[in-house]
Amino acid sequence: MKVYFNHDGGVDDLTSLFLLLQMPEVTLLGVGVMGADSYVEPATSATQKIIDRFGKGQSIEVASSDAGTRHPFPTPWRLETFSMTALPLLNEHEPIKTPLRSDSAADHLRRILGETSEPITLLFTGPLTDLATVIRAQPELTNKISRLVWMGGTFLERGNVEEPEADGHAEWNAFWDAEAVKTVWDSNIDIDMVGLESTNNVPLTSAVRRHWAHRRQQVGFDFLGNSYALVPELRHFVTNSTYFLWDVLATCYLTHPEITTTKLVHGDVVTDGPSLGRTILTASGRPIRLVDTVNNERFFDLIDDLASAAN
Ligand code: AGV
Ligand code: CA
Repeated sequence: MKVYFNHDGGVDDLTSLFLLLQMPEVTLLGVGVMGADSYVEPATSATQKIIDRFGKGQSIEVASSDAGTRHPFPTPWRLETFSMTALPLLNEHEPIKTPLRSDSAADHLRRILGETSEPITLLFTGPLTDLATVIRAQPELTNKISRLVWMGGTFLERGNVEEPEADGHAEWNAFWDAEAVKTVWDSNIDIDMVGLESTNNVPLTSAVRRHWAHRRQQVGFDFLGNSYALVPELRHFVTNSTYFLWDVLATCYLTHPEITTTKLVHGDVVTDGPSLGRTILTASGRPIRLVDTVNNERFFDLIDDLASAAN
């Protein structure tokens, strides 16, 4: 499966990249990095270092996004990416070998789509801004996309944006750039959506942390354990800051949809007012394959298999 990955530099975006590099089914064609749930420079260098360290010698180009927003992620979350790029495990071998392109992530994606003869699978684990930019500039390129797997949105009552001017229905990736969601959903791309419906089933528990700790002699588990040590443990009740394996689930769904159940829905997105970024079900909306449930045990077993493959 030929895959292009666009992420926004959070801890689970970067661990998703690590797992993607261990998947035998996946050929990674390029990575775009947004400074959304991160800052773009450390998120980009962490991306290059993960490819260097865990990419098994493959040469994969990385490009930084120039996208911005009026609705930034909370600063404490964004700072975690500085710690990711500083992990000793990622800084043992210098200098960085993975090439950084001088064009933007959107232009890089345009070039990849323009040149491919075989349609590509897109994995987006942050806002859809760069894809929307490509569609606005060259709508015919959507024919080169076999499908989009997106971590974002939710049709549940409760989203995860707790901000003064938001009513709490939206999910962060959709809230960050609701217009981009609109542009992408108005296109003819096949969309698989991994929203909070399924990701609520994969919280980062202390049992998961302990399991990774026990296997830390293996480098893949050491990397997972250290990465997730950067996000606070909030286990007594779910808050705005409770961590789930959102992006990792979207990544595992790419190659292992059988650990999930899906359903076909029709959806739209709200692009202004207090519900900005809220995704809604409506009969007149565009078709979406929504990941509905996930088998928690099989999900964590799959992560174990992938982490074991790293060396
Ligand atoms: O809304 C989920 C998205 C995912 O792409 N991100 C985190 C994942 O990368 C935003 C987010 C929601 N809650 C968070 C987030 C938290 N507590 N810490 C960091 N990011
Ligand atoms: Ca993300």
